Order: sequence, then C-alpha cells, then structure tokens
Amino acid sequence: MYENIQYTLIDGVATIKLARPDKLNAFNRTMIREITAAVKEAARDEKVRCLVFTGEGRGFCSGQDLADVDKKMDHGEVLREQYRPMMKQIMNLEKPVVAAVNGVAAGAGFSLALACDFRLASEKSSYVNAFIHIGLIPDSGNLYFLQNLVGYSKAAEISILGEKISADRALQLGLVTKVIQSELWDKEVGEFTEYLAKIPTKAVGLIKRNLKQANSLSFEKYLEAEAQGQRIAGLTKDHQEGVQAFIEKRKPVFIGS
Ligand code: LHQ
Repeated sequence: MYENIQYTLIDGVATIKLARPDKLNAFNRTMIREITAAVKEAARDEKVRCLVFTGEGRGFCSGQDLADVDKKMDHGEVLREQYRPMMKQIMNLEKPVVAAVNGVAAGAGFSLALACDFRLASEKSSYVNAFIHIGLIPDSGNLYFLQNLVGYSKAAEISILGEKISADRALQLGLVTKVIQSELWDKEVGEFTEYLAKIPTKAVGLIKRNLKQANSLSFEKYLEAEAQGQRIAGLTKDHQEGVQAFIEKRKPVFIGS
C-alpha cells in the first residue's frame, strides 16, 4: 500500500519503517505524505496502542533528500506544506510513540526522533543536527524538542557545532532513553514496545496532553486541565480494572479504553 515506508501492526504495536535504505531513509515528498497518512491511521485504529518509528538498513533517517532540494524551492513552504502536517500528526497522537533509532538520525530525521516520547538507541546509532552544515536552521520542531530535553546551552552546542553524537554520548546528554547492544536490539525493542502496548493507553495519551499543556498554561489553568484529564481517565475501563486488580491482589489486564 505504501511505497517509501512499511506499516505493520502486530499485537497492538504499529511500526512505521522508513524504507529508502540507499539514502539512509532520507525524506522525500512521498515518504512524508505516507508517514502522515500512516500516523493518522494509527491514531484512528483502536487496535494500535503503541507506535514505533524505525529505519531499514544502516540508517534511521538522514533528513530531507538533498537531491530534491533546488534553488527555486521556498523552504518555508516545504515546511508548511509537508513537514508541519507530519510533525503535528505525530505530536498530537495520544498514544505512546517510540523512535527505535537503528542508525544515524540527521537533520529532520533527528527532529523525527526528538518528537517521539522515547528514543531507544542502538549502540550503532548517532545523532547529527546537520542543518548548519548546509547553512540551514534546525526545523520540524527540532529546537523546540531539543531545548526541552537538554536546555539552551546544550541545544545551542548541538545545533551550531553540528557534531555527530554517539549513542553513549546521547545517553549522557539525556537525549535517549537507553542504549541497546546490537545483538539484543530486536528483543529489547520488542519487550519495550510490547510493554507500552499493554498499559492503560488512554492514561498515556492524557499524560502526554498534560505535559504539553504544562509548557504553555499558567499554573491555575494547568490545574484545571489536569482535573479535566483526570476526569476522563477516571471514566476508563482501565481505571476500574486497575483498582479492581489491586483489591483482588492480581495482575491487571488493561484493554486500552
Ligand atoms: C543522502 C542523504 C540525504 C540524499 C545520506 N539526502 N542522500 C527541510 C526544508 C527544506 C529543505 C531542506 O531540508 C529540510 C530538512 C532537513 O532535513 S535539512 C538536512 C538534510 N540532511 C542532511 O544535511 C544530512 C546529509 N547527510 C549526511 O550528512 C550524512 O550522509 C550522514 C551524517 C547522515 C551519514 O554519513 P555517512 O554514514 O558517512 O553516510 P554517507 O554520507 O556516505 O551516506 C550514504 C548514502 O546516503 C550516500 O549515497 P551514495 O550513493 O554515495 O552511497 C549519501 O549521498 C546518501 N545520503 N543522506 N539527506
């Protein structure tokens, strides 16, 4: 169904695998459109309880396909028309989103990883805010996410120097959730995402909503947003199940609603 990505759904875990390995999975118009559509599908489909991004071959994503960039291009329009809808679709997804960063994440590919809730880093992965090397600024929400993660100084360093960051260094900086050895990659990514697909999905979505609101609301307004979120969480079957299981001293079985 898709040309430049593979979309699969297994046991509640939807995976979007970027599939232009010869170019380290660089974005082209088709891939961006397909990712946007696939994330929309994942949002709509109640069977999806966790979304994973990963890349085919040795790269995660090398950002915009530079072979498609020409002098006549209005980069602002490219962002507005192509990247922005994709990034908004990902940001607005009220389900857990994991970047399983198998290799290099550069330019807007780094932005994609930053937009996810978790970054699982293969020991072979690396991170480059490559924009500066071609005279551009980090885009697709990059500085918004990066500054939230590592603060102004480190975000400036990473963006202005544009150095390649190894997986271990990324862990030290707080850029990634954990580093995984190559031989354990499939197993550990599988265990992590299976776990996410079994927890109370609605509560995960509401946590994400509140975290984003905390960035922009006054404390008073935030507390009201929190009360609204908790009201919704309190009405879920998963909340009932969690309390019931606690009382009965058994393991809860959450269904995601
Ligand atoms: C590529 C790419 C690539 C095409 C590797 N394109 N072929 C938004 C709005 C509007 C316009 C502009 O952009 C944006 C957003 C952006 O993302 S701008 C930033 C674009 N990305 C970059 O500048 C990164 C460019 N790539 C690199 O710096 C390196 O390739 C990295 C650091 C990612 C990996 O380095 P290596 O591991 O040494 O691999 P390589 O450079 O040898 O690449 C392997 C192949 O992939 C190679 O092709 P070849 O035919 O020689 O095997 C590259 O040409 C191709 N490739 N990135 N973005």
